[in-house]
Amino acid sequence: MNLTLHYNVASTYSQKVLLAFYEKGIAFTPAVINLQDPAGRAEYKKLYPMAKIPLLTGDGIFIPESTIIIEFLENEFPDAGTRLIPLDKTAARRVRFKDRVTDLYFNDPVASIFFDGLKPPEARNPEAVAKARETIDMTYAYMEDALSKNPASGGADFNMSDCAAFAPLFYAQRLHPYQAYPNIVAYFGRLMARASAQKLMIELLPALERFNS
Ligand SMILES: N[C@@H](CCC(=O)N[C@@H](CS)C(=O)NCC(=O)O)C(=O)O
Repeated sequence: MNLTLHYNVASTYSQKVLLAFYEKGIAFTPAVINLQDPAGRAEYKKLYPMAKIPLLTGDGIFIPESTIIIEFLENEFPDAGTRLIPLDKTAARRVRFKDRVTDLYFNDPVASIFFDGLKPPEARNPEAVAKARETIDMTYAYMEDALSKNPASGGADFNMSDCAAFAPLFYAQRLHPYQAYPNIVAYFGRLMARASAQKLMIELLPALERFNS
């Protein structure tokens, strides 16, 4: 099956899907999108008017939204690599819940803080940033408690919600640190140790160097 992934390695939601591809060992054709470049954005909008990445296209498929892409991969390639959505219905529901919490109450507010920081001081929105920080604190408390009950999370039972958590945890190290939460620190350590995350980090390095220069 021909699968083209439209993505950018610096994008958190792209990283979520990249981890899923790497965990499952599924090949894809990369289509790198730069939404910061007006021409690149305009071109991409012709393909997907919502102008969000990632997007998966291929033989008769057009699949936006990171979670839906992973659901598709799991349905099409159930036996490939790591199973990211458990077969058991109750376990699958729990994974989907964690995936939603992570995207909505962690990834999105981390992105708000990141993009606010790129704006000139007069265009920044301190109230929105404070609200984002409050949401992340609430999520940290939830995660710390959940991880204390399942200290092996992100290891043998690695799943879609772990793909979702990796990127915001990576960026939050600098944007909204979580050192006060030992279970979250240990969890990120387990995620970082995975071969899929190591591969992603190597690909991300040049983009990080550009941001930091
Ligand atoms: N709910 C979407 C979120 C996708 C999303 O927000 N992607 C960001 C990059 S991480 C994006 O495309 N931002 C461009 C923009 O908002 O203009 C998903 O899960 O795929």
